[in-house]
Amino acid sequence: MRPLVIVPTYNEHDNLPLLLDQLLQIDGLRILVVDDSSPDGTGRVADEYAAAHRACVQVLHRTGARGLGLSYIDGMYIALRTDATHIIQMDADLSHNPTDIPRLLAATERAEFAIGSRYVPGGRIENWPARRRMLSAFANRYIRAITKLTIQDCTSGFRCWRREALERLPLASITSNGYAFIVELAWEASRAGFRCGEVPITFVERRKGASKLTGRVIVESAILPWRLAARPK
Ligand SMILES: Nc1nc2c(ncn2[C@@H]2O[C@H](COP(=O)(O)OP(=O)(O)O)[C@@H](O)[C@H]2O)c(=O)[nH]1
Ligand SMILES: [Mg+2]
Repeated sequence: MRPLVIVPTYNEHDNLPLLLDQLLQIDGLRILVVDDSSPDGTGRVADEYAAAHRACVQVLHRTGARGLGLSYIDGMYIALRTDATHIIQMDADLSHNPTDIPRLLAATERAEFAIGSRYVPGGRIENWPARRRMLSAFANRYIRAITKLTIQDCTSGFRCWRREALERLPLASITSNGYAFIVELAWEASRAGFRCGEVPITFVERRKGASKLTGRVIVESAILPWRLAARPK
């Protein structure tokens, strides 16, 4: 197994070193940080790690239009040019626990992709205010109702793809630039007939830095399910 994890960053200066230290403990894991020219210097932190761990840490410095979806698409193309057998997506703010990665990898033995899920038995959320909990629970129900997706946590950004599965997804025609990308990719995977293994995780809200979830991101995500529902299956 040759797993590669893509970590998108925007202003994660205080979180990234802690995350990379933990990821470097995982045997054989390669790391690709995709930084969107963070004004707080996250890109320089990533470069220091890449210089110290040449074999396993790489950094993509994006310029131009910023976005979580745009960053993942660029990162996935790079990942697919390597010999990685599994491609993992995870947040940089320590909400996703690196020690869950082996369980995600194991789940892809019986499914084309696996999701670290807050909404299956055993899944939990720590330190989210009631407002954010309600938004996430509502978003998942809303998306599932409109698109008929059967994944319980379709907004989770903690995922593991078998290489062959990711290769088959139409990355070039994904239309979402922001957080909605996460949902659009799950929908494309389901349209491709891929099985999804949902692995319970404990999601812990960030302690440092700020969330980049904005009104604009929420609007893009609210419209997307209707566009997906209108797309031919
Ligand atoms: N490269 C890149 N990363 C982003 C962008 N927006 C958010 N992220 C990263 O995506 C992950 C999740 O973002 P976060 O703000 O924690 O969202 P939340 O957990 O939904 O509040 C973090 O690693 C962020 O740094 C972006 O525009 N570009
Ligand atoms: Mg977060």
